[in-house]
Amino acid sequence: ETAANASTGLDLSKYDEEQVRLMSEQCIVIDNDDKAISAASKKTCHLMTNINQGLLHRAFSVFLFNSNNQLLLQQRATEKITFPEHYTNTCCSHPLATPLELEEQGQLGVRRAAQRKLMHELGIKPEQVPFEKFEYLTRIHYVAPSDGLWGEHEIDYILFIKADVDLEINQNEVKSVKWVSMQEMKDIVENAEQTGTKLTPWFSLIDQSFLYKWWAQIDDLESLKDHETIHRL
Ligand code: DMA
Ligand code: MN
Repeated sequence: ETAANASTGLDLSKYDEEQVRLMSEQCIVIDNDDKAISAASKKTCHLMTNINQGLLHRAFSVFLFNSNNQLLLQQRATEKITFPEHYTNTCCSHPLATPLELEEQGQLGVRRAAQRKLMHELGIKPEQVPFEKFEYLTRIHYVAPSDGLWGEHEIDYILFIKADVDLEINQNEVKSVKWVSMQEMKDIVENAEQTGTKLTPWFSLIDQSFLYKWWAQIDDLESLKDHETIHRL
C-alpha cells in the first residue's frame, strides 16, 4: 500500500484490511464498446478522480432465483468500501484481467468470475451453479458515485440463474440475505425511503428498467436476450 499511497496520496488504513487487500485485484479496463484495452487495480478503477476522466471497467451482476421464483437479495457488509450496507442483487463483482477471465467466447470469463464470487461471497458451490445455467441477458453501461471518493463506472453483464443452492455467508462481504417474491421486491423498492433501505444504484437502474419483465419470463428468457446492445442507463 505504501507505493499506492505515494502515487495517490490516499490513506486506506481506516478501511477493513481484507477489503483493502481486494482493492489490488486487477480489473479489465474497456472502451465504450466493451473492448478490453488494459488492466488496472480495483482501487484505480473505483476512484472517482479516474472515473471522471472516463476510466471504465467490465463487471457482472448475478440474479439468482430458487425454484419458487424468489430472488436472493444480499445486503452488502459494513466492511465494503463502496456502497456498504446497501441492498442489491445476489452477487456482483468483476472478471479479472487473467487469461481465464478475459475469455470472451460464450462469455466464459464472466461466467467463471460469477462462479468464483458466488462461492466467495455466499459459499455457493460451483456444482450448484454450472456455467451453462447462467442466462446472459444483456449489458448495461452506467456510472454511479458512492461517497464522493469512490464510485462505479462499468459495463455490467447481467446473468440470471435459476438454481436451488446452499448458502454459507462470508460476513466480510455480506451482512444479510433475503429471498423475495416479485411483489415483495416491488414493496421493498416502493417503501425504501420510509424504511431507510439503501439500494445500490445499479440494482435501482435494473429494477426500473428490465427486472420485472425478465423475472416474469424467468423460464423463457431466450427471446429477451440482447447480446448486441450495450444499454446506456
Ligand atoms: C461490483 O460489485 C460490480 C458491480 C456490478 C457493481 P462489488 O462492489 O460487489 O464487487 P466486489 O464484490 O468485487 O467488491
Ligand atoms: Mn466496479
